[in-house]
Parts: sequence; C-alpha cells; structure tokens
Amino acid sequence: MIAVQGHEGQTVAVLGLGRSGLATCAALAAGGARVLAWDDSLEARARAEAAGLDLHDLGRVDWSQVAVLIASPGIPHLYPAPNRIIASAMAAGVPVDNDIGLFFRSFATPETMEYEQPPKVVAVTGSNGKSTTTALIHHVLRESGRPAQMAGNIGRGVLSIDPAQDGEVVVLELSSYQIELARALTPDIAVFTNLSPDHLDRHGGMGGYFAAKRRLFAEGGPDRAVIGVDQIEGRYLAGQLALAAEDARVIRISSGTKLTGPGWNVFARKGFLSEYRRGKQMASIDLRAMPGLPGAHNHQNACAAYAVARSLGLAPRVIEDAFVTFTGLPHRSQLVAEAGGVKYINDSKATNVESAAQALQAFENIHWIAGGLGKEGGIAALAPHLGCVSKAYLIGHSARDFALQLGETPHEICETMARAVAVAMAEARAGDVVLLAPAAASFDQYPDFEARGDDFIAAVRAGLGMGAGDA
Ligand code: UMA
Repeated sequence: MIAVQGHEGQTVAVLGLGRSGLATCAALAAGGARVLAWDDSLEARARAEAAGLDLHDLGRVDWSQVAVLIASPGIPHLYPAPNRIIASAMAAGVPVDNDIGLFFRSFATPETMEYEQPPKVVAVTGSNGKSTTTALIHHVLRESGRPAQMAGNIGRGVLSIDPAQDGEVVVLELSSYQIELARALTPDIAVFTNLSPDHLDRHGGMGGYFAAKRRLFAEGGPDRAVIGVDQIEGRYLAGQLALAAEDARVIRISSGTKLTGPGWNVFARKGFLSEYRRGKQMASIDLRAMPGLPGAHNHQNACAAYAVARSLGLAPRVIEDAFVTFTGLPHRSQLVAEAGGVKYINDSKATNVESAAQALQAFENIHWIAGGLGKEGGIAALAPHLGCVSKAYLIGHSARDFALQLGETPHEICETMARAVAVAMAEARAGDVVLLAPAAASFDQYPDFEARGDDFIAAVRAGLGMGAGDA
C-alpha cells in the first residue's frame, strides 16, 4: 500500500467504497489522516462496515472540518447531474480529488529519491486498447527483468500497490473519469491510444470526453508522450505537445499508416511493426508471429507498448521476445480453445460497435456470436466489416434488432449463449473461427462483460467435452 502524504492530522472525506474507495481509506489512514468514509449504497456500506471501516454520513457532515473530499471514479461530479454530496462539498469550497491525485502526490518519498534509478510512472489512456496496452507494457518490463507493477482502471486501486523498489516502473491504466478529477497528474511517460465516443453522458459530449483525456498531457507534462495519430484528436494532441516536427519527446504511433515525419515514429503495417527516427528505420518486428496480439487493433497496442519500452531503454530484440510470450487479457481476443481446426475466441469486452469492428477485422470465416443490450444505432456501423462473417448467432435483448440490420449476412436468433455456442460449434469447419464479440452491453443477461465471457468459455468447454482447466 502507498501511504498518502500531505494529509497527516487532517480530516479527509471519502465517497464511494468500491475497489478504489476502500484502498483510498486504508492509504489515507496509513498516512495519518482521519477518514470519514461513506457510500450512497446501503449494501456497500454494510460491506465496508464488515471490513472494519467506521462510517460517517457525508450528507450531514460539517464541511468546514474537512480538508478534501476524495470521490470514486464511477460517481458523477458534473454530468449528467452531480452527486449531491460532491455538489455540497463544492458549494462549501472543499477541494474534490481522487485516488489518482493522491497517488501522484504520494508516490515519490524521501527514500525513493535516494534510489540509484528513481521509480517511474507510465500512464495509459484512450478509448480502446488501454487495458491490453497497459498489460503488455507490464509484461514486457517483467520479462526484461525490470521490476514493475500495474494498477488503475485495469482493476486494482492505484493506492493498493506496494511502495516502489529501486528502478521500478508502475504502469497505470487511467480512464477519462479518473483523469478528469485528479488534482495531481505527473506521469513520466503518458500514452494516448485512440478516441471514439464513450461515456459521453459523464463528459457532456465528445469535447468534454477529449478534454478529460487531454488533461493527462496538458497538465501532466510527461517527459515523453506516446500518441496514436490515426484520428484527428491524436494528430492535434501530438502537434500541440511537440515543440517542432522532429521533437522526440513525442512518439507518434499508427496502425496502418507509414509515418514518415522527421520525429520518432512507430507504426504497424501488413503485420510488421517498424520504428523510424529522423526518417531512418531503426528496427522491425514481425507481429504475425505473436499469438497474443491478433488483429490491427492489437498491432496498435503493440506499437504503443514498444514505444514506451524503447523510451525506458529496452532493446528492440528484448521487446520482441517478450511480445511472443504475451498471452493477452481475459475477454479480449482471448483464445479459449482450438479443436478440429476451429478457433474459439472470447472478445466479450467488445461492448460497442467500435471494438466489435476491430474483432471482426482480426479474423476470417467468422461464426459471430453477437447481441445483448444494444447501443444507439445498433450494429448499422458494422456493415463494412461483415464480409468475413460466415454466419451470425444472435443472443439477448437486441437479437431481433441486430437481425434486421444484418441484411444478406446469414444469421439465426439463438437467444442464449448456450444455444449460440452449440449451433456455431456444429456449423463451424476447420479454418473457421467462433467469435464472441457482442457489440452490446451484457446487462440484459449478465452482471458484467466478464460473466458473459466466462459463460461463453464454459459453453465452449462443455461442448468440446473439456474439463474446466483444459485450454
Ligand atoms: N457510489 C456512490 N454514489 C454514487 C455512485 C456510486 O456512493 O452516486 C458508490 C457505489 O455504491 C459503489 C462505489 O461508489 O460502492 C463504486 O465506485 P466506482 O464505480 O468508482 O467503482 P470502484 O469499485 O471504485 O472501481 C473503480 C473503477 N470503476 C469505474 O470507473 C466505474 C474501476 O474501473 C477501476 O478498476 C477501479 O476503480 C480501480 O481503480 C472499472 C470500469 O468499469 C473497470 N471502468 C470504466 C470503463 O473501463 O469503461 C471507466
């Protein structure tokens, strides 16, 4: 755990007692703060009390006694409407911060300043690919023998990591929610993968969403910024951060476009990653040989991780060797089984059309399991990517709506995962792929996308007569 610095002897209010909130309470107490913990949900309060926390109703608190309010990322402070406790703290002039702000103020200690190699923080943001990029950077560092930890939106509260060792690198996945509220943001290296509409209700639209992500670069002032330039927002950001076109503090990355500028560029084309500096090729890696990194979207993740690893001084060959052993993250292009020449891929994290499009482009001869709680516009935007779909097997609430949008593409309404997997398995032939990439949220049938992915895995394993541990 990281002990929070700067609030010793002060009273600090914590709202939200989920993963980040509970870690924050412990880290504040370890740093000598008096913690007033609260959660709007009765259930969460009962869990927190069972874990030994004292609760204080922040709806009745005297804000003049409180130094700062720490809010969890899932709690709105502006749009669509501010949480009433956050609104009352703001009205009383109490600063509002989050665990990320506390982390950046507490990470460096007098002891770590004395290390031979001061610890560094890499922060990864963007709409898609940030979890895989974070995990890949962490994997490459560990494989190269460098101490590393990862935390943030990837699942572990940032304050629950261990104090840094000499030479350690902490890799953080940061969501727009987390970046927007943090009062300190000082990563050594920051990564922007890409931008596509998401969480727009929380940011008052696309401009607010981009502005939240941009804070990591504009206010964080990282020594190095790795920026995906396949969209206008990334090109704008890279141009704004670089002092000149050849400024090597910005590394531009692309999946699909050869970057020929005079600066430092890393791009993937036709399955090959290339690094160029000042117009000269420095290294090349064949990404087609990496089983854990299929598809153009993963090639972009590889470019980002490569750029970070090079910035930290790793040699291209060391990075390449680590790429080979990366197995990917659960529920993201996850190879679940291969039987009779058919691959079974779990991409349950493809909860929107953008990520489903990436999954559809990564494979051929696809038996595609899709559906759930569909989003605005359904799957109309996937029309250009249906050429490689042999047949769609539709589940959940959106099954009939999706069927109407599939046009000539063969499809069948299966309703449940068990039936979809059974029919797809019976119809798939050697060389085919059975792909779960729902293009919809999971909440109509499951508590979250992880439970949906686990159900797919269980159905595949049962259908293939495999035990739970077989792969
Ligand atoms: N709560 C209130 N009042 C409210 C709303 C919520 O008190 O008005 C309480 C809830 O009752 C609950 C707590 O706040 O007990 C939940 O807080 P939270 O939603 O912020 O969840 P945490 O468990 O703290 O998890 C958060 C991130 N969650 C969100 O951003 C929604 C996790 O990202 C992250 O892994 C974790 O901190 C550790 O850093 C998850 C996520 O869904 C994976 N992220 C979104 C995404 O990837 O799309 C952004």
